[in-house]
Amino acid sequence: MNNNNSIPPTPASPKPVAPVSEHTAGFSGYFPTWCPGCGNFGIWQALKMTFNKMKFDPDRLSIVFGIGCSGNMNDFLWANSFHALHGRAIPNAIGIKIANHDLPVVVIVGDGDCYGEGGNHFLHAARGNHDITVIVHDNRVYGLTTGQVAPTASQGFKSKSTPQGIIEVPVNPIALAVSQGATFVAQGFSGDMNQLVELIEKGVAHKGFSLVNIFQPCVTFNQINSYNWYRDRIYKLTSENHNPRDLNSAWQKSQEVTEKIPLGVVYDVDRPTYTDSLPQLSGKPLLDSALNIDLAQFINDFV
Ligand SMILES: Cc1ncc(C[n+]2csc(CCOP(=O)(O)OP(=O)(O)O)c2C)c(N)n1
Ligand code: SF4
Ligand SMILES: [Mg+2]
Repeated sequence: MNNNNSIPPTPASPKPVAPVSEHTAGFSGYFPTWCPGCGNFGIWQALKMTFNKMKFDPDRLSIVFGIGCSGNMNDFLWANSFHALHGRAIPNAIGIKIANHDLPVVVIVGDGDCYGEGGNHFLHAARGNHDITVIVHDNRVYGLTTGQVAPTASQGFKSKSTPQGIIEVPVNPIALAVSQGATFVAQGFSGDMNQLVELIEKGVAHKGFSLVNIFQPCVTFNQINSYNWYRDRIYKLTSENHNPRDLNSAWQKSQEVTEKIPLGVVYDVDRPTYTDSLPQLSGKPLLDSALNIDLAQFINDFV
């Protein structure tokens, strides 16, 4: 296996922040410090294009970032956002959604963050059908910490943390999401921006827990899963070859992970969301509700 890791190039200095009006129009923050050629650029552009297409106001959209090269987008995407602890982006997003369920909530995380340290949060968010959209930068490595294996790494992948090759079989994000109750599951590729915009828009518009797992080549620490590696394997799901409302068909597609890999909407069904199932929230968001407790008494009782 050819896995010659190299030292990452020195990142370019951030460019000055653009004027406020430009920010608002384009969701653009600082120019990214990612390595030239990184797949994160395609995801960044697709997100900005999607939010503009959906006519979102950066102030009326909540984005929660994890920690990683992916999470560094917190500085590069201009929106109402929160940079959470590694592995803890999803529970923060759930909290925001419960506090204000009128707000679209998007989570932007790495594969290590979402399927590794935050893996438990991922499956409980899916089974709760929490109405958030999780966008995963799946580069099969820990990019920010310089190239250790991530849970999605192919078995045998050699890295700084697995010099003899990783022993475990990879997490299958699509199968995991489908089996744990996610109601919208899609897969994209950072080299196909048009399809990414379509998938992210559908994911954000979906009512319920949505996952968009995105293949994102890490050109510095993963010499195996390159743009060409994906291009040799990916194909698009169509209404002729797949019915996303059929669980059996979705499960079959989720098992295609080696020779041919599907891109598109794998699963799309309806189920009441967590916040829709809370009678306390049926009138208005928690944020707008009166706090019917005596705070002084509360503090006296518990502090
Ligand atoms: C609680 C905690 N655990 C571990 C770390 C160290 N850490 C920072 S980023 C990272 C992995 C990043 O990998 P991934 O989530 O795949 O994001 P990528 O950099 O590949 O986009 C780790 C382990 C941390 N900062 N905080
Ligand atoms: S994910 Fe890889 S290529 Fe992208 S910025 Fe991080 S180290 Fe560089
Ligand atoms: Mg990663």
